[in-house]
Amino acid sequence: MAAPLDQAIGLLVCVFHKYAGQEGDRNTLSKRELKELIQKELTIGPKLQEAEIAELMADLDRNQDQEVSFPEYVTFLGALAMVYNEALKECRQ
Ligand SMILES: [Ca+2]
Ligand SMILES: [Ca+2]
Repeated sequence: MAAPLDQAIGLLVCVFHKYAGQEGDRNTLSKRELKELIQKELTIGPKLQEAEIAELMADLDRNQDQEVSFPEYVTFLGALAMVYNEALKECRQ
């Protein structure tokens, strides 16, 4: 697990579990857990308004059970990757 992409994916998984394990179901993010993850792990987090975080939660929670499951989190990462793709085109060699 030393290659860069392995490390990156491992980190994405670890961040999910670090927050998901704080309260309620240990395998899903509650609204409070998701909010903390966004605020502490993303540069944009502290700049988001309460309403924007609530809207994001509603978007991510596809099955509307008020929890963000791992597959729902992966969808979120995919959307973030799309944004980063626009911003980081200079990664091209
Ligand atoms: Ca939880
Ligand atoms: Ca859900």
